[in-house]
Amino acid sequence: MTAWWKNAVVYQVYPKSFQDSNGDGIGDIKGITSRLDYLAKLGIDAIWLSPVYKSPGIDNGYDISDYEEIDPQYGTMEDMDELIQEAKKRNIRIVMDLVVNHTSDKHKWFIESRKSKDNPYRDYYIWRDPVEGHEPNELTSAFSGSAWKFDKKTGQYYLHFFADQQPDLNWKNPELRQKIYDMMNFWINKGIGGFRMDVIELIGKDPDKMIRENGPMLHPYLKEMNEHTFNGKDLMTVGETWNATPAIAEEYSDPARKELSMVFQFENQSLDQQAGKEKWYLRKLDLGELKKVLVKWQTQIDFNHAWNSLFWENHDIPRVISRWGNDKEYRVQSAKMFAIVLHMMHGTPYIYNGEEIGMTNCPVKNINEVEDIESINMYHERLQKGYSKNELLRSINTKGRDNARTPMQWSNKENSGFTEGTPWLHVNPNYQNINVQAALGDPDSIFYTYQKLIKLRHENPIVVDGDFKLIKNTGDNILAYYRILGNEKWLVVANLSENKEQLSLEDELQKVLISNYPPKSNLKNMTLEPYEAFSAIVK
Ligand code: TEU
Ligand code: CA
Repeated sequence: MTAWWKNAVVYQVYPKSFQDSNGDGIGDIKGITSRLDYLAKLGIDAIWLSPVYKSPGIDNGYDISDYEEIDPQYGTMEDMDELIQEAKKRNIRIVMDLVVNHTSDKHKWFIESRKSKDNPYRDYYIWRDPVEGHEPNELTSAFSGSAWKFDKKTGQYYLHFFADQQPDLNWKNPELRQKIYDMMNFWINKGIGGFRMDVIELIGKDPDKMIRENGPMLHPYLKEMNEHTFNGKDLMTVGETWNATPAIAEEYSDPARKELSMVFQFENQSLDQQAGKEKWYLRKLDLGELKKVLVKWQTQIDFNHAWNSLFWENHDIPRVISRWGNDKEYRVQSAKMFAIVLHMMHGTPYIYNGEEIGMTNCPVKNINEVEDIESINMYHERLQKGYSKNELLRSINTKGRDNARTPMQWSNKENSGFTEGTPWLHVNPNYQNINVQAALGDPDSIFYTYQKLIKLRHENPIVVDGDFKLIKNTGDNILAYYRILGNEKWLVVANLSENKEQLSLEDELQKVLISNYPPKSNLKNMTLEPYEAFSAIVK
């Protein structure tokens, strides 16, 4: 039997920005429940819910202080149970975000751990003596500065790969691992659909050897987790792995190895930054390289013995049309092109909230408007090193995480219908035109392209299981491929650029299934308009 998540399309909800139900300016669980009919109309099968657990909110919930409680700003456990049940009624499963590389420094384990060297929880975290009065080594945090923080109380440093309020858990401790598995079972017993696993590639770390990701114990721990929690259950698990190669992705997702369903890989993320540097050092995207990476992940994974995910956006990366498309005169065309290219590929597609209506990046003029800890820390660190405010803001406006975190645009009412209070983060001023209400009222909107793509996947096994075959020699700007299953052959053609392009194919056109311009009637000597994309049955 095919696992449900192979036919599925998953929708990511960033709860803080989705829908406020009580006027405090912060999205909440009741707000999500109130929008389930909208998501059912789109046709999705599961929601990946970014964290709603109890948290001080230093990193918007990715700093958890209690895994078995809901943060009061998001509601109560009753609200959560209601969301799970109401979603189930609409055949939508709730996939929880599992953040177990680190906790908040306000988690009771860490509060205990830092009290004394012989505290029973000491070994739940990673503590080291100073070396010659300094940090134990050169490991750095993803949010700027050293990954080690000195704690006066006991005279040792603790490890934090993210903010210093996010101490890393010590997975070498079997008691800690068992506590995590118990917690996962608590959620599984509530009837959730699975887990998205935050930075899971870090849990096998060996900080003394400077090993961060893909450490020697990573896969053994995942097998152990599988065995103690989701093994034999109908759940989807997806690991966040910034450093996976296709071979590594197969290790995680080969069913015979009993680890995860699939991973998120991020190889295309580095294509618009300078080689070997951090994401803030900008470089223009080369479409040929983007195409190469997309094709690599379609052809170097053996989908008979592994699986993979497909996505353009999430809460950590900018809006794709602003980044690699055109969010002005070709906003609608480029959004539909990205949708068609991705949703016709092999793997499980993910849609990030707002992507389905073509929401765009939201530039700021001043650092005071920024909420994201990653951008704020980077800005202050580099200002001290002599970078100019303008260049730092340019990096933030291009790559900063707040771009994708502005409130969901539901209507042209004040604050985009997101809240009746003051939104926690500015609403993108373009909500007047770009919003769900407008999208639903326009049969030609981006929304209906997504709806149709989801339907095509649900109704046609070729989209789920067909082989991917690249059409070669189409140039850097055109990505064209077939999906093939038995005697069936589907063609997908996309102009990734805003130039007009020429393409001529020998296939006989039988039926255009979806397109973002008036459908072609012939595949010979085609002129592709800016960002034109379509899929068709061919012979
Ligand atoms: O992201 C992991 C991660 O590597 C990112 O911090 C990444 O370096 C950065 O976003 C690139 O811009 C996960 C979560 O998705 C993210 O929201 C959390 O902040 C992070 O883990 C810590 O939990
Ligand atoms: Ca609220």
